[in-house]
Order: sequence, then C-alpha cells, then structure tokens
Amino acid sequence: MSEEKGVHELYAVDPEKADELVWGRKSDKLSRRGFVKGSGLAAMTAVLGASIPFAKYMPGGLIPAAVAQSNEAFTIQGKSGLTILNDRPINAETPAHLLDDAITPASRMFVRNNGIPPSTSGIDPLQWEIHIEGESCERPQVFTLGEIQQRFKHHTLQLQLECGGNGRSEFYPPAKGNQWTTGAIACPNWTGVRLKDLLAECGVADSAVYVAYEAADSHLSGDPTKQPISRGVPIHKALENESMIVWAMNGEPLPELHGFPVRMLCAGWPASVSGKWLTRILVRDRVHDGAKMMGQSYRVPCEPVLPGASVADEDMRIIESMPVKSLITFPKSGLELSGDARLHMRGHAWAGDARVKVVETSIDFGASWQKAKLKKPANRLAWQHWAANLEFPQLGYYEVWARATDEAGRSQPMVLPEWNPRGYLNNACHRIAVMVTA
Ligand SMILES: Nc1nc2c(c(=O)[nH]1)N[C@H]1C(S)=C(S)[C@@H](COP(=O)(O)O)O[C@H]1N2
Ligand SMILES: [Mo]
Repeated sequence: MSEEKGVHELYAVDPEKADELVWGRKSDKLSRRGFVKGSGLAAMTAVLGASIPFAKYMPGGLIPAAVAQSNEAFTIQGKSGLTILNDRPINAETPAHLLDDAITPASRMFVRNNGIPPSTSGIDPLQWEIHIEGESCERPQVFTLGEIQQRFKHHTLQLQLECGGNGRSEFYPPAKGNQWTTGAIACPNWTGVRLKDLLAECGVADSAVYVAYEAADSHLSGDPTKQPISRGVPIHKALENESMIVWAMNGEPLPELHGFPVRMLCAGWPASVSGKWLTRILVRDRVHDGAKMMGQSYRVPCEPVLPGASVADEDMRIIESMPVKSLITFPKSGLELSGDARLHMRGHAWAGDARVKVVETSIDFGASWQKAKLKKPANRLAWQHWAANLEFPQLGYYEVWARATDEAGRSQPMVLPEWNPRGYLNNACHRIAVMVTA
C-alpha cells in the first residue's frame, strides 16, 4: 500500500533537493553546476553497481538513466520503508509494523516539514546560534550550541513525538492536510539540556505566559518575510523537566530532516511545538502568535460539532496534551496463521502528558476485552510497551483491536473520536486483520 513517489516526480519539483535526498550529493553553489563527488558518488556507485568513470562530468540534478528507466521508487536518504505522503515539503510516515522497536531508530522516524529545510550540511554545529529573548525574558542572550553544551547539564530521555494530525485520513468528511494513517509517531532517545536551565540563565519575568520557537527553515512561497511555522507552549509546560532543546537522537547528531543541529522538544503535545532547526526561543508575555498558532491550525472546537461543520476561530482552542493511544506493531496486519491458532502480539501505548494504566485487546470487534501485559515507561512522556497472547476459537477472519486507557480513566474510541475541521487528535483503536486457516 506504499505510495512512494517516483523518482521523476521528485526531480521535476526540485532537482537539487532531489539530488541531495536521493544521492546525498550537494550542488556546487559557486559554479551553479553540481558534480557528483564524495559520499554522493559512493552512494550512486553503490546503487548503480558499478563505478562511473566520467563521474566528474556528471551534472547535478540529472537522474542516472539506469535509475530513470527503471520503476525504482524514490526513497528518502537514511529512511527505510516509510510511506511518502508529500515530497515538497517532504512528509513521510512509518507503517505500524516498522515501529516495533522499543526505541525508534532514525531510519523509522516519520518526517513532517511545513516549509523547506535549511541547508545545514557541512556547517559547524557548535557555532550554531540560539537567541533567547522576548518580552518576558529578563536577560536576552545569544548562545552558540557549543556554549550550551559546555555550560548546562546534559540529559538523555526517551520521549514520544506525535504529529497532531496523526490519523487524519480516517475522518469523514475528510480534512485537508497530510493524510496520515497511524505512522506519525516515534519515541527515540534524545540528548540535550533542559529548557528550564537555559531559561533560568536568561531570567523569566513574572509576566511570562508562553515560550515559543523560531527556526531556520523557509516558507514554501519563498517569501523570506514569512515563517513556515513558529509555535510554542505555556510557560508551565516549557519549565517541565522533560522539556528540552536537543542535539542528539539515539546517541547520534540529529539527522538533517529532524532538525540538525538542534531542536526543541516538548513531548506529549502535538509535535508541532517541537521546533526543528531552532534559532530563537521567545519568552512571551502573551499566548504566542507565530505561524500556525492562530486561526484553525492545531486547534479543535471547544464544544463538539457535527461532522463537516465550519467553526469560527474564536470557538476553537489550542491543542495541548495529546490523547491516549496505542499501536499494534507486531504482527503486521494481514497475517495468515495456519495450523496454530495462537498469536503473540505486541505494541506501544502512550497518553500525552499522562501515563497509560491499561491496554486491552479484543478479537471480537470489541464485544469482550482481555488485559495485555503493560510495561512502565522508560521515563515520563515515553511510550509504554505492551504484549498479549491470543488464542482464536476457530478458523476464519479476525480483527484484533487494541485499546489503551490512561490513569484518568480516559480510553480510546473504537471507531472515531469527535470530528474536527482540521482532522486532529484521531486516537481511534488500531486494528489488524488476522486470517486463521487449517
Ligand atoms: N522548524 C520546524 N519545526 C517543526 C516543523 C517544521 O516544519 N519546521 N514541523 C513540526 C511538526 S508539524 C511536526 S509533526 C514535527 C515533526 O518532527 P520530525 O519531522 O522530526 O518527525 O516537527 C515540528 N517542528
Ligand atoms: Mo505535525
């Protein structure tokens, strides 16, 4: 069911970017003609299965004919098996069965870009500047990432990041935006410093209400006065122990697509508050009014509305904690069990700012539920692993459903939660198909 974009489509839109993604090669800005070299050449050689004697004349932006003539699907460098929803900006999600790892590897982490990422390859990450300022910042300062790494205590935490629009594709009437199914969730390890340590150094005035980010990516229109996204969180969320600015993911520098060299991370909330390519932190004396904070973005109706209704901006509220949710990561949907009607299954569950209290599974469309084994999170705001052993009473087609409940007693809806204009917060039960045969 993967809808990967053909290599042609990508090149048609942005040949330079395509080159970078497909081959990891960079066009030479000075001569305005890129040539294949270095790691790009190595990648290309590996794919073609032969050396390229005249590589030094091979122009950037050219699809090697050997690849162009095959129906080879386009894949994003450093990723494997992701479903591409969009190529400009790049957006890709991870099929549920590829999220089986306890700690999400970079190769399996979804990508959500609202604009065009900055070109950061070859920069010195230690010299990257982060400005801390805003109406309620008492001592505005500029730090390099190197200074931040030297001066503040490092922390490593496993933290979940889920796009507010994850699950959007199931809403009806449909909502505009990336048609995420279940794969815009990840839970890697992150290393960085606490936002509260940084902010303490710069002085947070009593008037502080919100902490927001600005970033180095550019608006899709190319207009330099516009930002693709600049969001934030209330001061209480920014000052939590788990709110960080991070430069490493699973012990490696952040991948470019995930915000290299540094990003913000406020887990458990829509991932749009976790700004990539961080350049500025604003301590605001009001609710932040940056790009995608206002209007209908990342907002849901204050009161339930009929599907398809239009809702005035003033009747919408900003999404805060994400709702309770779970995923079946093993087995992959469509499994055929033959000769043995038993199944071991597993997955993860998470609940925004809250803890998951119980995960249950059902093989009878929710008529009855069995409790699964549930582990504690590695730390606050990390997803929790669950596992269950199921037995099917007779041959036939089954659906296995999983449902999590948080410590406040809130659980996942079986079919769909409340409809909302932009299709956020779909935490419906995940289900997989299992066929039991003789
Ligand atoms: N600078 C910047 N930060 C950003 C975005 C962006 O487009 N630009 N997208 C946001 C959204 S909507 C999501 S869901 C997450 C996705 O993070 P990822 O691409 O590392 O998975 O980044 C957030 N941070
Ligand atoms: Mo998002």
